[in-house]
Amino acid sequence: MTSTTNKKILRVLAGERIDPPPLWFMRQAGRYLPEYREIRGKAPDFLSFCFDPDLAVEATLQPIRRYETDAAILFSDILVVPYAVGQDVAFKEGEGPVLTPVRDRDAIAALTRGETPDRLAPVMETVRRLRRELPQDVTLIGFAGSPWTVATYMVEGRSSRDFAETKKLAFGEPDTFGSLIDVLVEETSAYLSAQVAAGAEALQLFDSWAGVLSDQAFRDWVIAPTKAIVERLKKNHPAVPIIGFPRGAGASYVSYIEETGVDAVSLDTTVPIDWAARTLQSRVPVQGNLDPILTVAGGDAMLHAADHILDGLKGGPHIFNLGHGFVPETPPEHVAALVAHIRGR
Ligand code: 1CP
Repeated sequence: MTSTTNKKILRVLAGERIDPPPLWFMRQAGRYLPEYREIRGKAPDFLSFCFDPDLAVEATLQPIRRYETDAAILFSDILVVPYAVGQDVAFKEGEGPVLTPVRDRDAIAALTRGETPDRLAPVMETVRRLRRELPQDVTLIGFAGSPWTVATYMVEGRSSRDFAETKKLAFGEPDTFGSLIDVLVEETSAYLSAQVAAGAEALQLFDSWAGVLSDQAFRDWVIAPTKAIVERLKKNHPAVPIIGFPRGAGASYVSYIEETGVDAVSLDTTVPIDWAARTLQSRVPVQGNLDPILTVAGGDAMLHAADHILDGLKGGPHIFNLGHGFVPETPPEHVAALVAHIRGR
C-alpha cells in the first residue's frame, strides 16, 4: 500500500504495516513526568488546567520532547463532557473526580444540549495551537470518553468498583438510562467533530469500563452508542480514523469491530497477542497492549514483554502502545529505554 503522508500513525491506521511500528502511549502526559508536576500547580484545579490552552499545550508537548512519540494526544479529560452539559464536576486531590450524581429523568432532562463545542472552546484553541506547534511527522489525536464510561461517572458521581447505581438505572429503567446515553451520543459527536475542525487528525474513544457488562448490555450500551457516534463522524469527516478502546471486552472485541465501524482498536493488557493477530488484526489495525506496570518494573521483564507484542503483531498494521495508561509511579527513564528498544529493533 502506498501513502502520501509522512505521519506513520495515520499510515498504519489506513492499513499499512510499518516495521518497527510507530508508537505512542496512553496517558503519556501527566503526573509521572516531573515537568508536568512542575506546571500542574499553575492552575487552581485540574479542570482549570485542562481549560488553559497555554498549560494544556505544554502538557501535551512534554512527552513529545522527551521521547519523540509518533502521536500527541490532546491533554484534556473525558469528564469535560459532563461539565459541558452542566453537571458539577470537580477533581479532588487524592480522591479523583466528584460529580453531583444524575440518576433520574428530571436530572437528565435538565442537562444542557447543543452547547458542548462552545462550552469547550478552550479545548479547541488547544487543538488549533497544537496543530501549529507539533513536528510535522507527529499525528495529533483527539479523544472523548464513550457514552457508557462517561455515564458511569455521571450516575455514580465518582469512580466506582461495581457500577451498581449505573447498572440499577440501566437495567431497571432502560428508557431513562437510554435518554442519558442519547444526550452523550449527541454531545460527544459534536465535541469530536469540533476537535477535527480544529485540527485533530485521528480520534480515540475511551470505553474504559466496557468490560463490566454482560453480552446484551454490551450491545445496548457499548456497541450501539459507539456505532451512532462513528456514523455521525463518518458523515462529516469520512477520512478521519477512529480508534475504539473497549477495555476489557474480551471475545466481544470481535462484535465491537464488526458492528461499530471503528477503523482500529486499542487492545487492553489481557488480550492474548496470538488471538489478536488472528482474529482482530485480520480485520482492522490494532494498537497495544503492554501492561503499564511493566514500565514501573522496567528492565528485561518490560523489554521481553514488548518483544512478545512486537513479534506477535508484526504481520499486520500495529501501533505500539500500552494496554492502559501509565501510572504516576512510572520512572520516565524506563519509558525512554522502552522507546529506544522498539526503535532499535
Ligand atoms: O491531578 C492531576 O494531574 C489529574 C490526573 C489526570 C490526568 C493527567 C486525570 C484525572 N486525567 C488526566 C489526563 C487524561 N485523562 C488524558 C490526557 C493525557 C494523556 O493520555 O496523555 C486522557 C486521555 C484521560 C482519559 C480519562 N480520564 C479516562 C479514560 C482512560 C483511562 O485511563 O481509563 C478516564 C476513565 C478518566 C477519568 C479520570 N480522570 C482523572 C481521574 C483521577 C480519573 C478517574 C479514573 C478512575 O476512575 O479510575
